[in-house]
Amino acid sequence: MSARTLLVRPATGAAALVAAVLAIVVALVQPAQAHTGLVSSDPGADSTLAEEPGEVSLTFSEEVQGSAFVVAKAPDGSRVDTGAQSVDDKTIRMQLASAGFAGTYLVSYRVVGPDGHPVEGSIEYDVTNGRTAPEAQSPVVAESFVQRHRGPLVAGSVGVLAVLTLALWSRKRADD
Ligand SMILES: [Cu+2]
Repeated sequence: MSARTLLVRPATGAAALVAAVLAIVVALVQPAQAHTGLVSSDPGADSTLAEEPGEVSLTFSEEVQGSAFVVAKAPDGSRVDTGAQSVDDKTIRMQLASAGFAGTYLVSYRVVGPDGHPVEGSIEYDVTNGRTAPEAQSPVVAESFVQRHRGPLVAGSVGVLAVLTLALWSRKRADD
């Protein structure tokens, strides 16, 4: 009875600690994304086009520093960004290849603003003319900072739990 109560309480405490750590990480990440932001795009976010565009342009609130990272994916998950990219002040242009599919296209970007902070996000647009795309291999979703760092965060949480469990276990042995 006593051993069981001992095990349950620190586990709840550890979960609260993990939640607190995650909340801090999220709070630290949010302001960095608020500095430079996407103002407009062509095609516009969530717009519907008859034909595939030959180019996508992304305009930000501040001057884009250095090179930008832009990936465009067709409804089947294949890449349509060509690598032919130009950055002019606040606007990035990426030439697109034609995939020939109707459906939802996703453009993900990662740029660096004047304050040196990376900014990332994505837009989607629909194309009505084209073949029906086969199922994408995996959901086409832009990864957030937390998603990209989920591995280390989970490892850290597991580590915290392991240390607490071990501490509890040694205390219990010392009692015996
Ligand atoms: Cu910033």
